[in-house]
Amino acid sequence: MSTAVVSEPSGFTLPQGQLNVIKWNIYFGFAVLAVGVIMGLAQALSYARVNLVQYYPVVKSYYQALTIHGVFNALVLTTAFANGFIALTTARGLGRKLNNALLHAAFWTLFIGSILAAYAMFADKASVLYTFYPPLEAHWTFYLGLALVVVSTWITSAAQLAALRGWRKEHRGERVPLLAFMSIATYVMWDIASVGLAVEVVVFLLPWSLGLLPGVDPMLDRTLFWFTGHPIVYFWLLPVYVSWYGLIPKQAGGVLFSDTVTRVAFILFILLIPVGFHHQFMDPGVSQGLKFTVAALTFAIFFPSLITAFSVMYALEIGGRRRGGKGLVGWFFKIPWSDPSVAAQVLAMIAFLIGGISGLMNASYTMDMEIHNTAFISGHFHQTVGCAVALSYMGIAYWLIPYFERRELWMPRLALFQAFLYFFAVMIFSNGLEAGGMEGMPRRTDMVHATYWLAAWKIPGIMTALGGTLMFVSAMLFFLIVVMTIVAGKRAAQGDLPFTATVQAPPNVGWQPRLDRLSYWVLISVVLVIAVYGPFFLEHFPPSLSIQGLIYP
Ligand code: HAS
Ligand code: CU
Repeated sequence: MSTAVVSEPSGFTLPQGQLNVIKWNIYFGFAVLAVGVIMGLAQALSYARVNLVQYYPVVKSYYQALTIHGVFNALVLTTAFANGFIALTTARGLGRKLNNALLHAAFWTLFIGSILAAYAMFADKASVLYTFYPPLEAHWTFYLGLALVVVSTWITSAAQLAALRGWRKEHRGERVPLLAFMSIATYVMWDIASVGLAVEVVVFLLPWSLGLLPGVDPMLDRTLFWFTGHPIVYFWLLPVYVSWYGLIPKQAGGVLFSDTVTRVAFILFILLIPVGFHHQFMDPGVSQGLKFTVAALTFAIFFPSLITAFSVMYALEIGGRRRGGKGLVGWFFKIPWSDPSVAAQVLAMIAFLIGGISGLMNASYTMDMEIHNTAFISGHFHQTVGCAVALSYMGIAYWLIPYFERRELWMPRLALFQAFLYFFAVMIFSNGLEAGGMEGMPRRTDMVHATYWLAAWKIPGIMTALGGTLMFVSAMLFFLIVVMTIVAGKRAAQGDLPFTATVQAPPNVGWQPRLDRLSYWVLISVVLVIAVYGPFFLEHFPPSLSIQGLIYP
């Protein structure tokens, strides 16, 4: 027996006005990505000591380009995509539209915030990288812009919660449809997680950059940053998980095995927010006890991802077997590999298996002593956010853009080639970075002008440059396919989201309906946050704002 994940998947179409604002979020995200990847090409080539950035108009330095790359790709693209895509999956999951004014307000807040930050970066007033560690100091427009980007997510979350409330009033005693549950849980997690960044920027960095505060407390600000900076990776990942659990099984001809296990995985991400200190294993101002506690908690975050690995793999296996796959691995080859949307996302999953292993290495304290601040870390996060997430966005775009435009995908075989090229390119690229990182090859360093160089970095550096170039070519193919689909794709009827069914409907008795009570999980999460972060913040209160800013260049 199969039960649909949503109550009435076919009975509701979103009004065009709402679809448009959702669409503009996604298109804005991809436009920003296009600029980001142009910067990325120069960074990859710099590891082979090729100085490409000197030919770029406007951009003056490696560090300026790297800031644009990180802010555009990791902060703006991801937020724009999540605001749009998760609004869509919430609305379609609940079978009701979200508040239009809120969705428009979210889009414009994001847009204006991104423009402000872009102004600061392109005017060379904010070469502070995407982590903007003080005392590196940026122009106030950079901080204000990023604050607005965060505010746009809160507005999106408010729109989702309002819709959930309306839905609950009309569906008393019913389970929240799974697609909507996953979507809303993603933003509830982020609402808690984003507080650190908001406090850092609004209370400290923005007033400081305007001359209203005498200095900064770098240790406190780094900690506020990583409080958000760790769970921000879930904010990038979970919209993709929504697709992997809620849509891909259907696209692959399978069903999702367990509704309950899926909800538990998302709840675990809400609970395991306070592990940001694993980015500060090498910070002298954090106690060993705290580092040990957080190292243990970090290993706990493997569980929701392992749950995902097994659940999604099983859903794909069901699809593969239904399509005639036999034996232990035969199903794998029967996944619809010729569908670029499916192929891109399954390749993204495989990249995440590897990225997850490199995450385990980072999380191991003594290993991190070896690789912290080396290119190994960049290798890890290009497997995760740069491939598992980015390639999934591309795969999603391959059905989403035809859905928005009521057109067919332009040249699906080229799209398939693009996905495979991107996957193999990231594998070469991240392998280069990781191999170099093990030999001490640094990250965030202008290698073209560095006065030191080890022979052991040569081959890894060339692999990085080669892989990065292929990633760039593949990304350009992606943009070509997107633009051509919009302007020249064959006209088609209005489609719908590929809703996955679950093997069984979620039970309405016993303890399981409580899984939907997000307020319980928020409460436990806040208690955990206070337990882990409370003593540190108390110790740093009142903050000593004595360190003066450094402005690069
Ligand atoms: Fe990380 C640093 C630890 C996951 C991103 N990480 C970073 C940075 C970024 C980042 C951007 O402990 C650099 C920040 C900076 O600029 O300094 N990370 C982890 C751990 C995980 C992890 C333990 N990271 C991510 C994800 C990211 C991301 C996800 C983005 C989206 N990371 C660290 C640590 C550092 C760090 C330290 C600091 C290092 C330092 O020194 O600075 C885990 O959550 C990973 C769990 C994942 C898995 C994989 C599950 C696999 C799945 C796919 C299933 C496949 C299927 C395919 C179904 C256990 C779900 C089927 C097909 C077949 C093969 C049959
Ligand atoms: Cu982390």
